[in-house]
Amino acid sequence: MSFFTRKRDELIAKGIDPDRVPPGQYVTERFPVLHAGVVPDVDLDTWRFTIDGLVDGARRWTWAELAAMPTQPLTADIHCVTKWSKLDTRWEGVPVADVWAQIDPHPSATHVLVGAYHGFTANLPIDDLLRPGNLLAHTFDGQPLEPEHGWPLRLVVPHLYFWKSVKWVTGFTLIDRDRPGFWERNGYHMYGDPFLEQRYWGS
Ligand SMILES: Nc1nc2c(c(=O)[nH]1)N[C@H]1C(S)=C(S)[C@@H](COP(=O)(O)O)O[C@H]1N2
Ligand SMILES: [Mo]
Repeated sequence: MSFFTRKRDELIAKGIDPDRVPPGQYVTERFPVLHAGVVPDVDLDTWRFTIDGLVDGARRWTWAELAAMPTQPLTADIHCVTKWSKLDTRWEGVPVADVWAQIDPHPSATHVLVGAYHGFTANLPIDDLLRPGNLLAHTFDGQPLEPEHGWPLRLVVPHLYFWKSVKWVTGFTLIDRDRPGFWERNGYHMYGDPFLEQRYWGS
């Protein structure tokens, strides 16, 4: 019996629908930490979240403004391209759609580059960014995000591989075509659907 077949049987035994787990993934209870570079030193007094690019007037939020916005909970399965999945992760934060509602996007905008500390970026189609449920999360499992998981704010876009869920997020730049972000320039797939195993370029 293969590793994945055995794991499938273990999930069924626990009452978990194994079809929630994308092909080639295994389920972990741990929460691994993965990122390029070092955890940034964030000062909430100077922290800003910015939406710019193809938008009528760039919009900027201070931490006090962002943290005062109404929040929503999200329970979601997350899937890392390095093959671990974690089921029923619990987040809380500001719906992406709520910050988006405060800007005036240019009709030519089709994608965003999500930005973060240290120049990290990830690309997303706007429709994927704005899926209902997606969050700018500041809380994980009822606690403030751990620094290594993205404190103070992290994007959560659970329907794509987890590298699109940018930690230490600082804003969105609206663009009129798809452009690769950091990992996408380093071989990761432009879109990254875990159920289609879109892990790397050419897959
Ligand atoms: N800013 C930033 N966000 C990032 C990354 C990164 O290098 N920098 N790595 C991504 C990758 S490849 C993964 S798998 C997830 C890992 O999130 P975790 O460390 O909270 O498990 O963060 C994503 N978000
Ligand atoms: Mo990753």
